[in-house]
Amino acid sequence: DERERGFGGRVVHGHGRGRILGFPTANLAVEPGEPVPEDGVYACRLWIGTEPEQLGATISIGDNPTFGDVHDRRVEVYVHDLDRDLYGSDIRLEVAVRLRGMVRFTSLEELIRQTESDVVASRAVLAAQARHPLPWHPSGLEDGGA
Ligand code: FMN
Repeated sequence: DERERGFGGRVVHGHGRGRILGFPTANLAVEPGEPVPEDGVYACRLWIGTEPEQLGATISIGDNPTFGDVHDRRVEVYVHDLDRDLYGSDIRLEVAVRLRGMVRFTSLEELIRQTESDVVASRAVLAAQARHPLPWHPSGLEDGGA
């Protein structure tokens, strides 16, 4: 199953700021040994539990330097087009592309503006990959290439 690739974890409660920023995130508790990518912002394909639907997400991995949360490395998942509390669910993620590294912004406005453009870029990449699976993408290989 394609969802066995990638990494995942259980959704736990975060600091609750996501709602203020306009991007409520699911915080993942990741088991040791899960292949979590290096710190940064990623566009991902996402699966919830054993549900068959593939969803899209924009995720942030690292501490939140803008808020001075150092030594608190987290995987935060903003799920596109989902109006549902995922607390307690197990989710799996597969990276589509790395968008950028973690940044310490000097204002909340900058963080919000950058996150908005990350989500726009993430949606575009996921939509493009869905239409044109590239040969280097696992789903492209299964089909014998694009
Ligand atoms: N926090 C940063 O300090 N720097 C970043 O570059 C950064 N990029 C983010 C990108 C995305 C797509 C998302 C969803 C979050 C990002 N964050 C970044 C994390 C936010 O600071 C975080 O979601 C916010 O503090 C809410 O956390 P909470 O839900 O645990 O309260």
